Amino acid sequence: MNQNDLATNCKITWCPGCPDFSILEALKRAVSTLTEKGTKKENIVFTAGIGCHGKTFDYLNLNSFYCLHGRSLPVSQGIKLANPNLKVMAIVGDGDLYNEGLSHLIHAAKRNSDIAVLIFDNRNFALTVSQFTATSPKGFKGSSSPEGSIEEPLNPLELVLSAGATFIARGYSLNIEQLKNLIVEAVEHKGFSFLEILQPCITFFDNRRFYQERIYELKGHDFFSKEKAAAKIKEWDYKNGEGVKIPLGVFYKIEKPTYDELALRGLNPAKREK
Ligand SMILES: Cc1ncc(C[n+]2csc(CCOP(=O)(O)OP(=O)(O)O)c2C)c(N)n1
Repeated sequence: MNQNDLATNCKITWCPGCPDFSILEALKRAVSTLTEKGTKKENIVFTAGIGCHGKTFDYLNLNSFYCLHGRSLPVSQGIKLANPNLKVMAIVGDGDLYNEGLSHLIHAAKRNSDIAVLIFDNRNFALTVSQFTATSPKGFKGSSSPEGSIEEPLNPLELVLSAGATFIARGYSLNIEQLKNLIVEAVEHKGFSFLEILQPCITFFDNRRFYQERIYELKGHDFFSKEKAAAKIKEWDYKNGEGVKIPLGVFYKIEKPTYDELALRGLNPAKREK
């Protein structure tokens, strides 16, 4: 596929240098790879939440649905249930997913709904100028916490592991090729896929150096084991600590019947099969 087919005419309004540009590039490469491997472009759909991440809706020429803030996951699950032949990605932000719509995340993971959640985690509500979110580190100074947030951050990977996700991975927005491979793997996984994308917010929380000094690629990790996944996930608790290492790659990947398979029993409502 010519990648220009995935571009739109919309003017891009992200801050110059925002890693969202790199994630968009990785997404385009991932869609190209998926189509080369046989998935039709019209069978790839994404939903978007509200925020800087959500602008991807305007910049990526694919079937898509712009959702209410925090409601990308129920819409994605509905799309998958209406037509199980579709590959569905939910593009969400940390404020969107962990603050506005957290209960949807827990239930979608618990159901093992066959959707891929791509979370652009810049660790603040960026579009509305820097309120702290569930993954902001303690001490984060933004417009709602000028003296520094007094809350400890949530570890969302631990949460989705215990909720029932069957694919859990982490990528870094500025490692475009690795991120592309992780997006392809998340979309191809049958079941609930959760891909955390570390995204420095160059305007409100520029932690590029922090990440670049700490990230490393998981090698030889046994991703079938829940205990080993939990141990690797705990290696970084979203704090700013010294000596911390941040693993990238696939933490957990198992096979389990999906919600859609169990609910639809091979039928496709989009083909009027009841
Ligand atoms: C129900 C609701 N609450 C609040 C808002 C205002 N709002 C729009 S974008 C946004 C911030 C989004 O932050 P995040 O999801 O982290 O995405 P980012 O902009 O960081 O990519 C907020 C709070 C809204 N549109 N709808």
